[in-house]
Order: sequence, then C-alpha cells, then structure tokens
Amino acid sequence: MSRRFAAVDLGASSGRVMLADLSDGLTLTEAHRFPNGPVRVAGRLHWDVLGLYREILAGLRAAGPVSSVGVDSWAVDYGLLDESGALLGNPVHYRDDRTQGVAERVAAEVGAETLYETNGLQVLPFNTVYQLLADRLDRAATMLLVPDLLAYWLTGEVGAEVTNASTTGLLDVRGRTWAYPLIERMGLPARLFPPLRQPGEEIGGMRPDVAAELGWSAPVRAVGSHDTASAVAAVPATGPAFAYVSCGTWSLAGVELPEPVLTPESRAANFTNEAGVDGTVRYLRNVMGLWLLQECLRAWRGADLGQLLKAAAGEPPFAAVVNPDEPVFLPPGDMPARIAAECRRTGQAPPVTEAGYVRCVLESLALGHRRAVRQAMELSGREVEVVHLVGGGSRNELLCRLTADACGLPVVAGPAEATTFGNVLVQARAAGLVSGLDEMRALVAAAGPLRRYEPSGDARAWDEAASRVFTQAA
Ligand code: ADP
Ligand code: LRH
Repeated sequence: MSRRFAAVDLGASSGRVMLADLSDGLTLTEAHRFPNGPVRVAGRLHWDVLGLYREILAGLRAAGPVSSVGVDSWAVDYGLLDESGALLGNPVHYRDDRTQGVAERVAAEVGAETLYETNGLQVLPFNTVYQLLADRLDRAATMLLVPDLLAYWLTGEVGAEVTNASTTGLLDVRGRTWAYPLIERMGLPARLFPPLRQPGEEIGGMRPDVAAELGWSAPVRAVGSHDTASAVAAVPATGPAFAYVSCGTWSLAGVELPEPVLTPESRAANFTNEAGVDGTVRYLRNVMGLWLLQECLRAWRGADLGQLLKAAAGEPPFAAVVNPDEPVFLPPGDMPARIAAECRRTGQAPPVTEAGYVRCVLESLALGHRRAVRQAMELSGREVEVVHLVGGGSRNELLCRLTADACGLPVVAGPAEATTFGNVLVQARAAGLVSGLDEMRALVAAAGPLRRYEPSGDARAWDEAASRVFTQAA
C-alpha cells in the first residue's frame, strides 16, 4: 500500500486537490487549485457544483494513484436527489437571501431554547434547516451535503458525514444522531436524511466511469468533511490550553472541548457546538472573516493584496473599526460602501484610502477574534495560553499580529492548508499510519513552517476600540 493520500478541499473562495506523502514525515503538494465563488442565476445565488466536480477530476488525474481520497468542503449547503439519484437543481449558495426571516419564524414556533437544547447550534440564517424550509422538497428523495454529494458522484454511495451533518441544525448534539423528533416538528420528510458516517469510514470504491476517466482507482474515505472540522483536527497544538481561529473566507474562532456547552449564556452569545473529529466538540463562533477583504478587493478591480497589506501596516491604528458580524456584510455587494455606512452609523469617519479600508477590516476582524476567543474561554471555563491561527489568513502577517495584540495572547500562525492536513491525516490514520489527534498534530507541527507573534501594543486601546463596536463587553 502506498503512503500517498489525496485531499479534495473546497473552500468558499478556492478549491484544491492536494497530495500528501507520509513516507518520511508528512509532505503536502498542491496537485490542482481552482477558483470558487457564487454564481447569480436569475436572481438566485448558486454554486457551480458541476464545474467544481470537473476540477476535482482534473486534480485527481494530476495527483495520480493514491491509497485513498477524502473530500471536505464548506458546511450547510446541499443538493437534493430524486428517486433515481439525479440531482434536482443546482445547489443554492448560503449567501442567497431565500432564508430571510425563516430563523425568526422557527424560533417563534419551536422556541430558541428547545432548538439549542437539541442541536447546540448557533443561529445563522443559512443553517441547512432554514434552507430546507425555504426549498421545494416534493420531488426530493435524499438530501446530500456538498462533500457527500461529491463522494456520491465518485462512488455511487449515499450518506451523511457526521461533522458536517452537525451544521444542519437537525443533528442531536448529544447523541450525534439525526434529531427525528425535531425533523418531524419542522414538517421535514425523514426520508431526506441518509445514514450517518464517521470520519475514517470507507465510503466505497470509485464508480467504473470515474476510474476510467482517472486511469486509476482508490477507495473514497469519509474525513472530517466539514472543512472547519478538518482544520481544527490539524491545529498544531501541543496541549489542551489552546484556542483556534480557522481563518479563510470565514474566521471560526473558539476552543476544542470534550462535551458541549448548552447553557443559556452560551445560547445568548450564539456559540455553536459543532461535531469534531474523534467525538470532540468545536465550541466556536463564526466571525465574518476575510470575506470582508475579498469583497473589497472585488470592488477595487485589480488591486494588489500584497501591496495593500504593506500600506495598511503603515496606516494609523484604530482610525475606524466596525463589528465584522453585522448582518449587512453577509451578502455579496459593495463592501467598501457598506463599511463606510457602518462607520458613519457608529459615529466614526469612514476610511479615505484603500489601505485605510484594509486596516479597518483587519482591526475589526482582530476585534471579532478577540471577542470569540474570550467568550469561548469564559463560557466553557477552558484555559487558553495560545491562539492557533490556521487557514489562508495565517499568511496575512498584519492580521496575525493584530490578533495577538487584540487577544493579549501569543498567536502561532500556520499552516495555511490546515484543512487538507486534517483531511489526509484522518485517512492515514484509517490506514494505520498514525495513532490519534495528538500524533496528527505533532506531524503538522513538524511539517511547518509556523510563525509565532507575541502580543504587544496598548491593551487599553483595544478595549476602547472594542467598546466602539460591541455592546457586550469583550
Ligand atoms: P477558503 O478555504 O474559505 O476559500 P482560504 O483558507 O483559502 O479560504 O483563505 C483565503 C484567504 O486567505 C484569502 O481571501 C486571503 O485573504 C488570504 N490569503 C491567501 N494567501 C495570502 C497571502 N499570500 N497573503 C495574505 N493573505 C492571503
Ligand atoms: C467555512 C465554513 C464555516 C461555515 C461556513 C458556511 O468554510 O465551513 O465553518 O459556517 O463555511
């Protein structure tokens, strides 16, 4: 058996097929990378899921034969299959506005307490449950989350991997089984929900047509198919006293716990208890993330990120900050204009240059990281000595430094590809090459490179900036 594994990792801004080799430590090479993003068709935002599948096949062809393949992607979104297994319509993007008002209606009907007690999930307008309630389900036989849909196309097997299923709002947070009483209460058909699978389980061999197209065949294995679950599994921590910020299109900031926290305070702070690899709980909150910067760059066609970051580092601190989690920032649109409006609304003068906007975005995100990390510590009682910042955002030195300063804690940055590390290491473990989470994390740390940022600067200035944008103390 070879020691090579392939990870298919779809982020909201780019997808990649990565090749890992565990012959001597752990090395990761990129076989193929391709852009991803929303496509507006007739007023509705979609993913180009067939285009993604085509790129995945191209990536697997480039990667060559491996022992197994794992697929992960962003959470919550799904495709519906009919009785014959055909896809009914193109998956809708979680930033589409079809779920407007649905979460509020469900909370009024079912009760926010009952929901949290059952699913332990933060309320985000796009949780799968709200999307399903806004969808047409009459011809649907099965609902497959995006990585499960892609695995189905590769193998012909249907199922729901549990870490991603935990983002639907319809998984029981304690038992980690489908919450059938809640499903029934919502009026959703139970037939939609396929059997659950655990990270590490074999999904199946490749369909003959897929094998023929690739020129090789290998089993597809379930991994932490929620990208954030794979990223957290690969945080290069050396002990339990860590927080993490998985920072890409979103920043997912929190701690890893053995048990969920379901207190009223936790619900009020909108903290989530998502399922992690090996029965762990990802206790975290979504912070709007580098989406804010991505959308600014889209507005400033042709702007150079490297140069802007350099210029932003020289901008005066705390000229203007916003709450990055304001709902107005969620849909695609003119982000600089929205940030300017938010600055005015909070009595601050908007930035005047592109570098000023970038500074504002990064300081605002650092404030969001600080609030989530501090609240995660408080609400869970977990001590934190270091913040691990992983994902593409770990390449942004200014953001890493600002996060260390804002949190008042050291930040260890990297790896940028934590998700793919988590994906391949779960496969390597199933093949008997790695023992548990501790050894996986040690391998990631050794693969490096990691950078450490010690907190510096004026802590009181961060307190003042936080008080400008958050009503709750942070
Ligand atoms: P996702 O998985 O959500 O698509 P990634 O983890 O790939 O996101 O992170 C993408 C983000 O990482 C980009 O939007 C960008 O802000 C940041 N990033 C990537 N490369 C660099 C770089 N060289 N310097 C600074 N930031 C970077
Ligand atoms: C990050 C992520 C996050 C979800 C969001 C929809 O890619 O999976 O954990 O909340 O996308």
